[in-house]
Amino acid sequence: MSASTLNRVFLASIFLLYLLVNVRSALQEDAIIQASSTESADTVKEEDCGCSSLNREKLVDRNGEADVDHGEGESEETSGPSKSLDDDHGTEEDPALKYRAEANENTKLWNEMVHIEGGMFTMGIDEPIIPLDGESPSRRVNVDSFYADVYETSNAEFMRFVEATGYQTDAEKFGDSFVVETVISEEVKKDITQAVAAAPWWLPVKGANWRHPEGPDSNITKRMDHPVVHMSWADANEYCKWAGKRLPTEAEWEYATRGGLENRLFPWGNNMLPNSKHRMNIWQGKFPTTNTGEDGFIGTCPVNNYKPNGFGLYNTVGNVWEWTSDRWTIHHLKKFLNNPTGPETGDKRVKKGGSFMCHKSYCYRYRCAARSQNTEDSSAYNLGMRCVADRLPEGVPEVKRPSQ
Ligand SMILES: [Ca+2]
Ligand SMILES: [Ca+2]
Repeated sequence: MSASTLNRVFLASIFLLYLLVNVRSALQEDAIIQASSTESADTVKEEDCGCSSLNREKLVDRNGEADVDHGEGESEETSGPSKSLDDDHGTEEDPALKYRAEANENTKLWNEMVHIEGGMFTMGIDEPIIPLDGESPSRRVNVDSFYADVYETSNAEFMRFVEATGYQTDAEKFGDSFVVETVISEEVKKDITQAVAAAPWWLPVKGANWRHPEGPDSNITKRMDHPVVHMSWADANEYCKWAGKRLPTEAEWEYATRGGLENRLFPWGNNMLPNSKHRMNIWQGKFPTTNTGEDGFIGTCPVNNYKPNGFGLYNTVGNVWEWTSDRWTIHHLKKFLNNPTGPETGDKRVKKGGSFMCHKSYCYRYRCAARSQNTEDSSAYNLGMRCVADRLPEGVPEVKRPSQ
């Protein structure tokens, strides 16, 4: 190559670099403008997993799919629903094995509750990590005593409800639900023509529901001890009522999740990896393309995995998002509240805890104070619940909270 050719290549490279930098900053500015112009999550926020934008009325044509920026390190090796199933963790060399619970019985119901002694706590935080979610200000809150499910609602428990009542979930009634692209089989994906406008890695999958989490060619046979997913708020509310329970208020959920510790990021403290050990099921790798499953799981984990918090609750943060009874607002006052129940009106409900799809770079919401929302009929691959009750329902086993 001659010196003049090298010179031209060099100049062309500089020009391309200039263009890339400018286009990128223009896109970032656009994202920030969109995010700050509304409290609605219809537009994806900067650093957002997009799971608050799931709405069947906000879909776009997938033809632009090739333009979606999947970032560096894109890899197909983590794709496929089998990666989220038990089958995928059977080798002794797999370092993730150490995070798995002992063998679980598929038939167990996982409906135990623990008594939560009421009290005062600090809800929210003063220095919000995601201000647009309304995490601040902190306020002193009192909640009365209640019982809380020790686990997220399992597939086994939800199946018991469906078998007793014939209940059809919103995902079944609509005929579809939202699934993240990387776990959908090629066979199913080829017929999907739409994507979520604000988060194109979420696709509406026909036939996806709690029995078929990744689409019609998947099942929950080996996941009866995993949390039920594709739950709309209405589904979660109906299930809890049937079980003699109810959805928690946001204050009850956060009080229970904090487990008796004040002003901590996580239920166990501020260190995400105490003693270099994972305590919850979130996303390691690069969202949304590469999930290394370093915490033991690509998809959901059994509801009794990892250590419980100080009140004996498992997987409050991570694994699946959990619905609350509160309607959504981001406006809070710094004043004392007694058993708050959220706004009187509004068409969205608060969900808490983040999910196995949360990564710090995109969705740092696996914190006690973090929060998000969806409309009442939205359902998704990472959306479930846990119930609470004012009195222990008949036939429900009570477990003692761990000794402090
Ligand atoms: Ca994980
Ligand atoms: Ca959870």
